Amino acid sequence: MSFNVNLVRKEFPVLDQKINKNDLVYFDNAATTQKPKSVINRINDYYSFENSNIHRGAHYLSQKATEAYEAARVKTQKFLNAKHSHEIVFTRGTTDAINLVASSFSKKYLKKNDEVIISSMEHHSNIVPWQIACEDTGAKLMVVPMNNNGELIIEEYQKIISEKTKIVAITHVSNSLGTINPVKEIIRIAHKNDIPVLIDGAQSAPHLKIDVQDIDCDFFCMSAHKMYGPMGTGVLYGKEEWLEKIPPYQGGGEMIKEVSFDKTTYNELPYKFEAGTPNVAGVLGFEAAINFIDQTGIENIANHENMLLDYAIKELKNFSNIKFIGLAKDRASLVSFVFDNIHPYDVGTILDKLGIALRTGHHCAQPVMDFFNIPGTVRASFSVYNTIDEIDVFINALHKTREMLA
Ligand code: 7TS
Repeated sequence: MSFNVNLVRKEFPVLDQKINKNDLVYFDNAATTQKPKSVINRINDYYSFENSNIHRGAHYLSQKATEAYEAARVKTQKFLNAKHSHEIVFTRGTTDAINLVASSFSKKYLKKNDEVIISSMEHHSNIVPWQIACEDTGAKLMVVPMNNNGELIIEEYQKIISEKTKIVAITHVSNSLGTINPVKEIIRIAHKNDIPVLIDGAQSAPHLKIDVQDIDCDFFCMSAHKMYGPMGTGVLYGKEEWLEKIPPYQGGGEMIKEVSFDKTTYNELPYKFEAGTPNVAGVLGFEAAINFIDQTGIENIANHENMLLDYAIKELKNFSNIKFIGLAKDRASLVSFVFDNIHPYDVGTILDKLGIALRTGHHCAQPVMDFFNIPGTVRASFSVYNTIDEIDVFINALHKTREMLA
């Protein structure tokens, strides 16, 4: 498949605009990616021609919407290489998916003095739900440390895992450091001890080929909006065995088989976890986003982003007063850094005036900032539609910023 970034850019209408009289340079892709026309059109078409509630109406539009929604589930199953389509639960996003597992799993499997293992580089979404579960049950949160390059110390898993450990939750790619964690190895260690593993795939699914059967995770969470899809839609993949075992998360319509005031029985998978009217338009938009990724080729996306990342790092190294935060050997498409003498917020403000959108701050990973003893970083995160020219604009803007503020 040939790859032409100029053709790709034409698919993203939002990129073609000026911000503060400068061409927009959008480097905030780890927060959310832009959407191609095919995704925007799919959502528009659904509401223009197909809108109807699913799984309940006997009429034509309802059946059509139900078929489209279930076809999107099968598409997502293939995208993740899940064994069954009923292992795909649609959620509001990664945060929602992790909360679902933390809440449902802990109700049945966590008790006082049990332990949950997370890592030192988690997004708050993969910390706080587990803290809540621990507070509710009296279990303890254990944290696997990292080294100064922002790489997890894998041997620590061997030391921390014990008969008290009930679940391991780990991010596949760190949103603040860019580190790609060796999840297959971590899962192997956990499974040797019969412990299930949840992978936070919010930052990996947009950049890496994901095969849930190959990595053998028990749960995998992702957000459509970080993968060219709409906001408010995400996925929880769970192995059938685990989704069967854990109790429902929310109660309501759709997740039930029979309801009486004495007793309610629950629906089969995946509906047991999809209470209420789902975000049908979001799911169909997500299906269009998967089609976009498939048509572009995840390898082409990864190669292009890696090329941009290597170029950005090479150029940033020319600044004498930059410190990189996150120097892992295995990295995905973002670079985080601080200037010795300039606050990240000030950098972000000036770059914004120059039309460059990126994120400064703690990136919802405050423990990572505490580890490096910094208030936050400047983070440039790249996507399939970014270009070398945009990185040159960014580097020139950083020179200007330094002249103005240093
Ligand atoms: N996990 C990771 C690793 C993330 O990067 C994020 C969002 C989430 C979970 C939560 O995803 P959500 O879609 O449910 O919000 N990360 C970021 C970010 O880096 N900048 O803005 C959001």
